Amino acid sequence: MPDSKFKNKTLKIRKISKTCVLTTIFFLWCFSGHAQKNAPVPYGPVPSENQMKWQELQYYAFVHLSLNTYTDQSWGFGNEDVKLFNPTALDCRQWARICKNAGMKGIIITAKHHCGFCLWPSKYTDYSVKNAPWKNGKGDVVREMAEACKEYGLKLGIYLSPWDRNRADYGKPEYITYFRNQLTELLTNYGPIFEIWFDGANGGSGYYGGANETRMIDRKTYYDWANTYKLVRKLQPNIVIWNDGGERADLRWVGTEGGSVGETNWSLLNATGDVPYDMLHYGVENGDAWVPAEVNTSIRPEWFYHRSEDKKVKAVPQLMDTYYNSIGHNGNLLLNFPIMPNGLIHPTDEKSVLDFGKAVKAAFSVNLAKNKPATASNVRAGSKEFGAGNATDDNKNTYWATDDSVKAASLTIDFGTPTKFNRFLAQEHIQSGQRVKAFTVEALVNGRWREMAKGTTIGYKRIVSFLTVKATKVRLHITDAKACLVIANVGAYYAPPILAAPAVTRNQAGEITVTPADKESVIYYTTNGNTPVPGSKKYKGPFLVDGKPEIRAIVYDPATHKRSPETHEKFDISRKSWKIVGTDDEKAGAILDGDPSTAWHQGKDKKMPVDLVIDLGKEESLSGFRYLPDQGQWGPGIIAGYEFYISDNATDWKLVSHGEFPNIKNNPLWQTIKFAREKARYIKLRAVKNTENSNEVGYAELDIVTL
Ligand code: FUL
Repeated sequence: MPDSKFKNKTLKIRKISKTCVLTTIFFLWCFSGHAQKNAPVPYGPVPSENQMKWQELQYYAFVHLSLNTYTDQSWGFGNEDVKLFNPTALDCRQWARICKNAGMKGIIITAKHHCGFCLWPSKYTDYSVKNAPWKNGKGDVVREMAEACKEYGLKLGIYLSPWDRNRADYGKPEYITYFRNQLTELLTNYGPIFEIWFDGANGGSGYYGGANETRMIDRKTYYDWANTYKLVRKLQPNIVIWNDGGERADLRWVGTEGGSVGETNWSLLNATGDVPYDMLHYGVENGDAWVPAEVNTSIRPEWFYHRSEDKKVKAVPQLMDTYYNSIGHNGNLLLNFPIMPNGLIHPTDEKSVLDFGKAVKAAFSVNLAKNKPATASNVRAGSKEFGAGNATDDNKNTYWATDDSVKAASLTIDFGTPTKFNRFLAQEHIQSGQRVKAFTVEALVNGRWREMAKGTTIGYKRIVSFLTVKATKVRLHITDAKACLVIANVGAYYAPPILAAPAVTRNQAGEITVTPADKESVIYYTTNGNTPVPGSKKYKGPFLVDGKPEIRAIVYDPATHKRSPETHEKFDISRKSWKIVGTDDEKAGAILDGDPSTAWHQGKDKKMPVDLVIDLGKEESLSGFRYLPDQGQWGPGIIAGYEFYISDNATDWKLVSHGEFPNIKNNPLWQTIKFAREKARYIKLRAVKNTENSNEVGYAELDIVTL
C-alpha cells in the first residue's frame, strides 16, 4: 500500500528504473540512443505493480452467499442456525462459467459475512460449513470456488468481514488473533488471491456468543491494520487490499453501492487523514497516495438473494450505465451476484450479465481510430518515439507525449472517410502518473469542428458518450493538465442503440411521462392493458390518465425494426388531492411529484422523531405504504427507523407499523411496508432514526398501497 511518502518514493524509483530498462531495449532495437533521457518523468504518485495489474482486470464479480441466503436478511445477527446452510445444487463452476462468458476476470467470494458464518471449514470456529447439513459437513465452498476459478482461468478474491456478530470475543483483543488466524487460513490454503476485501461495516448490535448486545469498536485502531496488512502481503505478495475505513489500503470504495464513481475521478487520496464521501467519490487531485477506485454494486438491489427481487434484476441499460460510470470513469467494476439458496446464480441474473457482456462487445470491439493517421499539436522533442501514432497503435506501452512545458494540446485522428461514431475513449499512461484535468472531444463535420463532449479527468480509462455523429476526423483536445501529457491510447466507437424498456412515471397531477434510455429511439404505448406494438399510440409527450392506470410501453428502432422489452407500470390511486400537512414549503411537493430524482428535506431545525403528515383528501382503504429516500448523494437524510400511523382526524393516531428499513443506507431504494388493511384519511410517517444519527430527513417519494 502506498501509505507513506517513503513507499511512494520507492515505488517511483522502482518504476523509473523499469521504464529505463524497457526504453533502452526499445531504443537500441529501433532508433538511435537518447530516448530514455527524454521520457516524461512520472508525476506524483503512480500505481504499484500489483495496482497496475489490478487496474487492467477492469471487471470482475462478487458472489454473496451465507446464512442470510436462507433467512432473507441483509445482515445476519450472528445467532442464525448453521443447519440452515444447505445449497443442495451448489455449483461454483456455474458461477465461474457465467463470469467468464460475461467477460469478467475474477470472482471475490464472501468467505465470511458480518454474521460470522464461514464458507470454509475454519479450524478456529464451529460456526461454519463443517456443522452444516451441506455435504454432511464435509463441504468447503471456498475450495470449490478456487478450483472453479482455476478451471475457467479466473482470479480468486476473498471477502472477509472484520465485523463478526457471532464471536463472543468480538471487540476484545483476542478477536484480532482469531481474525488473523482466519486470514492465514484463507490466504494460505486456496492458491493465489488477487484481492482481499475488508468490509467497512463494523460494530453494532449482535449475538456475540450469547451476549446479545451492542459493541462498538474504533475501526481505525481496533484491527491494528498495519500489522494485519503486513500479514496479508507476506502471505500473498501479489494481492491488493480493499478497505473502507481503518487504514488506507490499495483500493478505495467510491462512497456508494449504486454503481458509479465521479466523472472527475483522481486515482489519488491522501495517505493519512479522514476520507469523506467526496474524496471517495472523486479522489483527491493532489493526493499523495495512489488509491484507485473500485465500483462495487449488485446486479439486484440487495447483496444477498431475496426472492422478492427476482423481478428487479438490473437489465442491460442499467448495467451499461454502470459500465460508463465505472470503467468509463477510471474505475474498476465489481458486480455482485446474490447466490440462490440452492447454490446457483439465478437464470435472470445470468441472462442479464451475458446480454450486458454482448452489449459491451457490440459497442467496443471495433476501434474506428485504430491505426488511423494521427497528428498532434505538440510532440515531445519532436520525436517519433512520442508521436501521435502511439495513441492509435493498439499498444498500451507506447504513448503520445508532449514537451514538459506543454499541458494543453490536441491529438487529431483522420478516419479518411465520413465515419459514424458516438463514443470516445482515452487512456493515460498511468505508470507516468495521472495528469489530465480537462478535455474536449470534437468531430470534423462538413469541414467544421463540432464539440461532441467534454470531460475532466482521464486516468486509466475514460469514455464519453454523445449522439451519433458522422465525421471525417475526431480530435481530443486536452485543455488542462497537471504536467505534460502522456496518452497511451484513444479510441472512437459506434455503440448501437440499446433498446431498453423505457421509464414510466406519473406526477401528482396524474400526468404520465415515458422516458427511453436512448434518446435516438421511438416509443409506443397502451393504457388499456393491451401489449404495445409498433402502430400503438406513439408517445409525443406527457399525458393525463385517471384512476389506477396500467401503462405498457416499448421503445422501437425504425432502422432495425427491433423493439425493447416492455415496461408495465400499474399505478395506485392518484395523489392529486393529497396535501402535505404542517408545512408551507413549496418544495415539499417533491414527495408527491412521481420523480425519483427530486427530494424534500426537513428536520435540520428539529429533533428526532420527525413527522411527515399527509391528508389524503378522503378516506382510503390502506394496506401499506412506500418510501423512497432522497436518491441524491449529499446528506440524503435516509430514514432508518420508522413508525407509521393512520388517523381519521389528524389528532388521534393509531400506530400500524414500525421497525427499521434494513441496509437502506447502502441501498436507498423503494421500501414497501405492508400492514393489515385499515381505513384512514390521514397518514403519518414518523422518522425515529436516520442512517447518520442526525435529525435531517429526506424523502424522494411517499406513496400508499391500496391494491
Ligand atoms: C456492505 C455490506 O454491509 C453488505 O452486506 C455487502 O456485503 C456489501 C458488499 O458491503 O458494506
